[in-house]
Amino acid sequence: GPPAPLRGAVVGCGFFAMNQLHAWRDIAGVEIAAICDRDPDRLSATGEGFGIARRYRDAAEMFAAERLDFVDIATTVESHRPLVELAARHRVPVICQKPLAKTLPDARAMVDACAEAGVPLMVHENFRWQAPIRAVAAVLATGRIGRPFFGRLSFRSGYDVFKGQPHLATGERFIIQELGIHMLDIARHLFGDVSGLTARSTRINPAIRGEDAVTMLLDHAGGAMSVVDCSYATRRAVDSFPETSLEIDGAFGSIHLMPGYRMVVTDRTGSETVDVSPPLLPWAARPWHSVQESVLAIQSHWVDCLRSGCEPATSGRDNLATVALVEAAYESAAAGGPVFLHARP
Ligand code: NAD
Ligand code: 89Y
Repeated sequence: GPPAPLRGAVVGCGFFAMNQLHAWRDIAGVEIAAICDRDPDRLSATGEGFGIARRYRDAAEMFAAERLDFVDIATTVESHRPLVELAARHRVPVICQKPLAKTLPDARAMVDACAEAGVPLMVHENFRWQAPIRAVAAVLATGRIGRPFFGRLSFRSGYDVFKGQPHLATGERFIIQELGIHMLDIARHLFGDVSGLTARSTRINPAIRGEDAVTMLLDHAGGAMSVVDCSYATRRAVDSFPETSLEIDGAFGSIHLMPGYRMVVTDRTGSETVDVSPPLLPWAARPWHSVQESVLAIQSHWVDCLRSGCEPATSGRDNLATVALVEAAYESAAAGGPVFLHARP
């Protein structure tokens, strides 16, 4: 018969966790048995909304009382290390939202704690799981455009993210750690390890504390260069939030992902335009639907990995290289010069 359902728990019932809870409901063989949030109102509203009776304000109490097959941590970055280490102590496989940690030493300690406990750790780094990004990666992998020598990943918007996520306005760091991290992960995923990075950042919106625009130049060890630019201070006639625009030039052709989820592939035989729109899941709402569908994709991947024992694509170990790029970007933006990265962070 079918395997017993996996008993999961979600820690953090805030803005983004709602997507994670919806996606868990869509995945066969998973039951979210318990939830945790230190905020009692969020805890009860989420419990009522998703029909989850076992509720905890304290994660340590939850781990002590529940038998869990995995935990899904959807809190903000400050609590990631203590919560991941708590899960490791209880030998519970763990998913942690990005940013895994604020510093590379913290991230390494978390990866080590899970490795020593013998439990898998996946970072909820979902952007590379978006349907349009997967479509681009699939074309690149066929070799149709040849070896890539140039990439540009661009995310420019004036969407008011502070309305749903007010904490984004008050942190010392903003766009590199919060959104640039996704773009840097996609750049690594498409073009390989990064050997050097130069960044410039600025704050345009006077109502927030951190930087809201950044431009980065990346040297990839395999020979490609990429430009990664992000802004939440860009006003345009049509706002493309939360779409990533992408251009890749290869020796024999190019791939161009444009707003409106149109991908144009040019190879030696000509050009074709493909609609790479994400599906609109029943619980999804535009313009978030691409991100929401990627949540279902990454969580399904986690279940496949838990059942088969394979390492998740965005494992903690893999994600160290992405955290290293975020750290390098802040370092370069502060000091002005390039930052050189080691092959293994
Ligand atoms: P949020 O503030 O809306 O939600 C966080 C929740 O966690 C709050 O309800 C808070 O009470 C709770 N919490 C915090 N510390 C806790 C602890 N120690 N124990 C129990 N509960 C605790 O934040 P958000 O905007 O939903 O962001 C959460 C995380 O998700 C962040 O790391 C953010 O970067 C990430 N995020 C990822 C994506 C994505 O596409 N992958 C999108 C948005 C946010
Ligand atoms: O929190 C951010 C993320 O991870 O994706 C988009 C976002 O919600 C705002 O930048």
